[in-house]
Amino acid sequence: MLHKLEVAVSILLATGLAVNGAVVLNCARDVDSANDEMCNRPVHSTTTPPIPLPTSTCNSTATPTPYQTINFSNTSWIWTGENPTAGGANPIGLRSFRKNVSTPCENDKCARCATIIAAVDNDYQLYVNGLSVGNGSGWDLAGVHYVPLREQDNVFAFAGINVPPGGPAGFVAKILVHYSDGSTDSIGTDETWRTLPRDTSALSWTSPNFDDSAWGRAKSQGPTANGASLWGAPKLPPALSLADARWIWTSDVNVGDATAPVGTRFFRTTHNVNGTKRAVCATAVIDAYVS
Ligand SMILES: [Ca+2]
Repeated sequence: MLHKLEVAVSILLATGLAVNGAVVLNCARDVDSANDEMCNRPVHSTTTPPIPLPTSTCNSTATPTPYQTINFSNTSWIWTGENPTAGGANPIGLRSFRKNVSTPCENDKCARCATIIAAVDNDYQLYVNGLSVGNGSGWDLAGVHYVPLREQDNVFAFAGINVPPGGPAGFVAKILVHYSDGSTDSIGTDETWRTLPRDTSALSWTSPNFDDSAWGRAKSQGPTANGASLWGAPKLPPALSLADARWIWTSDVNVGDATAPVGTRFFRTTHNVNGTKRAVCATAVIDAYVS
């Protein structure tokens, strides 16, 4: 019996700013879709494979479900509560939002990095453990940020800015924490987040050591579910998929029938990041089959 394994891999390599010499480890996660039936494989991404695909049993052109690790489900728009009416007008200016996240680091499971999506009415600046790691504008399309984390205690701080002429103000974010064992946790904006109903620019409020225990709680402006808030759910960028990946294998074949020899083959790739950026995360989408 011939056993054949073909592999297609697409890797999203996320980069971020180096953090004071901290050791930033990979947190790759392999994804093997449970719904990957033979006829749902991405045949459209195949280009001259070294071994013919089993087209006799695979005549579907269905596109596999895109791999999406994060979305705005079960997340609420928040603001300071200065206007008690959700979605109502708020003062122009900067408001601060903080979330302390503590997770155990034990049994080979420690926090490594995070994927963060966010949207705002009108502008935001994102800080993680006191480091500015990104910014964004607008409520219709989410910004995406990849950041390194400390192993246990991490502080996420967002500056939300309601720009002239003011009007409604809202901020929404989802944080996907990646652990060293490949598992994840998600944290969304809700009324557990800390905030103040005034401009905090004069405070060192983005520092992880800042004491926010005297701050109040954020006020929900409504969930992201359709029709439940002024802004709804922001659009997400395209998910990582296998659309640009190619099926690959070695070129060695059996004499006579040109089939692939039984056995294991190994594949490696190296990606170098140059300049001021440092790799912090990698997400791999992998598809394979045996025949
Ligand atoms: Ca506004």
